[in-house]
Amino acid sequence: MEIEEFFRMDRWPNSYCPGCGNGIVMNCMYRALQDIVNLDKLVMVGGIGCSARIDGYVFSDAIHTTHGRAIGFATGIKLGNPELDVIVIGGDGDIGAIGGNHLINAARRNMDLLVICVNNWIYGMTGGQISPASPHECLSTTTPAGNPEYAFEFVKLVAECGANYAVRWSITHPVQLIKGIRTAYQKKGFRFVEVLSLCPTGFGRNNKLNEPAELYKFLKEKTYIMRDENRIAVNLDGKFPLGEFANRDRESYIESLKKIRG
Ligand SMILES: Cc1ncc(C[n+]2csc(CCOP(=O)(O)OP(=O)(O)O)c2C)c(N)n1
Repeated sequence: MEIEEFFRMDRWPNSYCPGCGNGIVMNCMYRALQDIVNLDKLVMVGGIGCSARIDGYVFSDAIHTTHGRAIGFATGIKLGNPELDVIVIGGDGDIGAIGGNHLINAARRNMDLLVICVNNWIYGMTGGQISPASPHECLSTTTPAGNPEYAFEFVKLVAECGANYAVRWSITHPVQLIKGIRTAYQKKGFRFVEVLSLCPTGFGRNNKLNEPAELYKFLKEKTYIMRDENRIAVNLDGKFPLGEFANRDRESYIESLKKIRG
């Protein structure tokens, strides 16, 4: 499938700031899905936020919901018509802060959804406030002297809750990210792809990383590809491990429902 068939080109140019990681996320999504997706069966679901807005650029049915509730809406869509492929996309604020409880319970249920969480460590759309995923001591509009909190690692949370697939990559690792999204799309149950990304406007500006290239380099230095024995490692030296945190084939919610109902 050509890129013009995958995205609504009439909505171009998109609304993202120069250097925003969402362009790489969209590119990787297209490359991961181009030859396996059936756009007539796909529903994109987003809450509110810059990355959640990606739902409206894909040439499929889409629903732009309220902040934090995308997984709830997506669950309803999947239960209403289990034949549909449902992808939720949104930011760390949308999916992990206000939407955190939906995330936990959808993973516990092993609900048949693919969730792509674009974790740019900040509330981008509203001007750069910290989110639960913001790194310790980072500067933001709400923590001008440094963030006293430690970052929530959503990928580990959902892996522990029972998700069939949980993977974290960064936009600095596009080849692996493409593979991760592709693998996730083809599995059943709850699948979670966390993408570490960049917000030059909300995060970079406050952290003296003014150029997107500087931020990109910083992000690369803040991550490492984990080996199996590091699977449960907590932020070694403040660095974020990348790779698969869960990959299993536990019976999904829809499979269980079909079995129970006969
Ligand atoms: C119920 C509710 N609370 C707060 C907001 C304001 N708001 C809009 S987007 C957003 C956070 C955006 O951050 P994130 O989800 O991380 O996405 P990003 O813009 O960084 O991609 C917030 C707090 C809202 N729209 N609705």
